[in-house]
Amino acid sequence: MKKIDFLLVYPRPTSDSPVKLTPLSILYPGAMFEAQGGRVAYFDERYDPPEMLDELIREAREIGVSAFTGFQVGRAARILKHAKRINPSIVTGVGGHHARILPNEVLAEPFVDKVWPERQYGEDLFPYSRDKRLLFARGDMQYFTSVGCPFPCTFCALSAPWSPKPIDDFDREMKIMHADLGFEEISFSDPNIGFGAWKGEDGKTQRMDRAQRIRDIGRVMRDLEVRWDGNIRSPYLTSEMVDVLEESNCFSIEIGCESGNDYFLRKVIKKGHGVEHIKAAARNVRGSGISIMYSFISGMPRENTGDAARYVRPDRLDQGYRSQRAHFSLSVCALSGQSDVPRRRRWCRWVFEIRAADDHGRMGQPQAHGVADLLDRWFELPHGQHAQKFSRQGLGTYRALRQTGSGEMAPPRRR
Ligand code: B12
Ligand code: SF4
Repeated sequence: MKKIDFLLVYPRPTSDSPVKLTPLSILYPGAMFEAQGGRVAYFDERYDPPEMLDELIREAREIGVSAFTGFQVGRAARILKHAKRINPSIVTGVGGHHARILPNEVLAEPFVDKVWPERQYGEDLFPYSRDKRLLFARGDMQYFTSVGCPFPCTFCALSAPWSPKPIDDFDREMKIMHADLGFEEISFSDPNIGFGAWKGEDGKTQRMDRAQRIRDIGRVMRDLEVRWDGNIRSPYLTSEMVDVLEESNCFSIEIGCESGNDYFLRKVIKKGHGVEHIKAAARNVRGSGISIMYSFISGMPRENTGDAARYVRPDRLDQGYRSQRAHFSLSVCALSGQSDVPRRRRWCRWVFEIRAADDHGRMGQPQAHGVADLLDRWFELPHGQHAQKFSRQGLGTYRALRQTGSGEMAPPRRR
């Protein structure tokens, strides 16, 4: 009999990123399998040696890899092929955003037996225990104060009902982990840390004041003398909120600007706010003790090369962006042809927001005609309506993609 029921693997997410956050993507599902009585083992490709993986694979009944779209999918594919080679009876599964968004394409791969299609596994459990200390201690501490985000932004994988962790649970869990791990900084990866409305157990909508929620989180963090960073929507960054964040030991905040074009923000990606909110957020943060990361996306479908350069230039948006403490992140959409995804690595070009997806594996390649359908799915548009509706946005790349129908990328149109 095999000694391990579930071997959970976190493949390297990028080739180069200095960010090494806690692999919560496998720790929560692991907590769930353990709660069901399963014997679980973990492997984090960023730290653990390949010989250890081989040994675990030989002992495991089932292997589940986590993967989000991009480089990590390539690593996941390699690991699963390898697992089948050295233990042909092992059951192979894939979980995470990529498998959820493209379950059929992933399942079509010969080395994949099943996908885990749900958005969450075990997130109601406390994933830390002493025997998992190493898995938490060797990277940068990451945790959540809430899950989900109810906004309908068309490009985002995180859209789901919001639910805050009760503050007493958060307090207790942070204290247990801090006592064992002694971290000084933590990254909260909540999709939307300050939303404030959710459905209670009775099905009724509950509300909380978002500034008060941040104050409550801040009380816990101040007690522990831990600084934190997180993500927030621009409209929430009022001057009151900036003061509250400062008091709450927040040292850095990221806002998803995505574009400097109101038409794109409101009509195409349905961000729920316009450029004015981003400018106001920039003004409010300026001069505070908090550093800010402005995150943009370039090369979205219906945006041509000229548009991208014009709209994401931060200095055109507001002088506040020049703050010394500001950083910028620019994700390039692989569909655009501006991305640095090498042309021959075509397996991933149809997926949104890929930078440096330079791995060798492939998983979930779309079938013929898959590209157009995928785009329609991402942008939730009735089939065939986009071309007319958005013609003034520079449709070159998108049209070319639709016409090829085979998933092959035509060169971007120049204007
Ligand atoms: C941290 C992070 C990163 C880190 C990752 C490394 C790390 N861990 O340190 C870094 C900074 C490197 C990064 C980079 C990028 N990221 Co990122 N990142 C995140 C972030 C903020 C947190 C991920 C996380 O740990 N979540 C917590 C866990 C618990 O959630 P989860 O992974 O979804 O896992 C749950 C389920 O999916 C499922 N599950 C997952 N795996 C498995 C496996 C099995 C077997 C089972 C049963 C279940 C299961 O169970 C888990 C528990 O419920 C998410 C946003 C978010 N809040 O989730 C974006 C996110 C994952 N990133 C995203 C993107 C787009 C990127 C970039 C491509 C951006 C860019 N263009 O540069 C790059 C990738 C670069 C590349 N080379 O490919 C997208 C992915 C969308 C997609 N289609 O996959 C997300 C979802 C953000 C978004 N708004 O859409 N990112
Ligand atoms: S507000 Fe942010 S986290 Fe929420 S759906 Fe939009 S992009 Fe995603």
